[in-house]
Amino acid sequence: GQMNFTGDQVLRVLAKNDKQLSLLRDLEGLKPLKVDFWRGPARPSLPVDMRVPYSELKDVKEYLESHGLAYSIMIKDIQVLLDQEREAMAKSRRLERSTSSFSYSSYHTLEEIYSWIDSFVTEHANIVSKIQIGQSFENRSILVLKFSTGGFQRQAIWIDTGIHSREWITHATGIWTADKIVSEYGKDCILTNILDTMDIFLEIVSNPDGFAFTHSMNRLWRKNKSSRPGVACIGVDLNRNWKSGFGGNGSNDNPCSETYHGPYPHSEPEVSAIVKFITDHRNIKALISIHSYSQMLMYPYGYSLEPVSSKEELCNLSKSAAQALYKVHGMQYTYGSISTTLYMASGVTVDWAYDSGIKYSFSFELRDTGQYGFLLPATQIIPTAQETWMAIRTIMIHTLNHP
Ligand code: VAL
Repeated sequence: GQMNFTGDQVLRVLAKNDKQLSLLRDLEGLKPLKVDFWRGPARPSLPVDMRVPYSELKDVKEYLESHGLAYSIMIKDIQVLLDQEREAMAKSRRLERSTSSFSYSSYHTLEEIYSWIDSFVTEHANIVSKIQIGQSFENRSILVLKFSTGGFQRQAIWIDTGIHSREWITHATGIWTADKIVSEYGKDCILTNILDTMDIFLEIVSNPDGFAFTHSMNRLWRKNKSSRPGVACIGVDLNRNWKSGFGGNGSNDNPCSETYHGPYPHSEPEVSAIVKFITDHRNIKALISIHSYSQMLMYPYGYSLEPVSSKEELCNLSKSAAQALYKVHGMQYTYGSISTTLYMASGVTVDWAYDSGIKYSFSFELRDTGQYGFLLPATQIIPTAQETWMAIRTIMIHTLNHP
């Protein structure tokens, strides 16, 4: 059954300087399987959030105190939030059964999402189709929705959600977005223009094995589920497995690490399926890779502090997108390159995309800023999706206007 997180806490530490930051990094080395960074050590001004199991709390708090690291408790008992989440899912499932309608304001299992995809494609066959681009390590289908009004190999926008399986708000946002695209076509003249010229590809469950595992066993699983002979730990971080900057700073060669980059670039079927699809397509103009949490909109590079050649344009576009997002519910997003806004991270999706010629490559970190972290209540799905849509739409219009 499900792993229990009773008494586990999420602690927030604000490091005052680089020395304190490296003390936090050391903690990962001291307790590799114990301390789970939800927001990793980055810069002194950015908070570090870490989940600490109940059994390690005393030790970790002592470590922090003895090094003069101030912390606060963001989540007092993770299991309480998990119980509430399960209860909300069960309740909405009952309602969905009795009304035979899909609830966009609830979280769903993989089976529910895949069966929703089938009925969605059937109901909107004029504009949406389903493409299987590969199979996961555990042989699940990797599915992409294609939104198209015709043409052949049109310029296209790629959007992926759920590369990290515990980031449930991203899958839920992807589902809502799919529905938004079909319902706005012919109504919203900007989206109509976009879809009259370009296609949109949307991969909602980019890490199906990890996602299934978050429902069956461990709600807080991040990586995929691949295993290799002679390697004790399971899973590769699918956002460290890409060729651009592979193995560099902000990735880990220890298979037990949450940021393990895998044995070689594109070793993971979930990554190589996307690489093959995008490479074969040859006309993808924008790529948007959606994560949570922290409320950020970022562009390359993650693997380097060097600015990208299109930095100015990407920065201005991020600013407009963040402003459009802000107007919806007043949520503030910071923006900039990954390495300067968040932290160095090598082998990430958007760096590969940019280095492969996709200029408009962006990565979102959706809500929130840490109150719930990965356990964002389902009541925030629709507002999150609504505001994210305005930012995505801004990026899509710009892409359309700059062929
Ligand atoms: N937060 C993401 C990660 O750690 C990115 C965007 C670097 O994989």
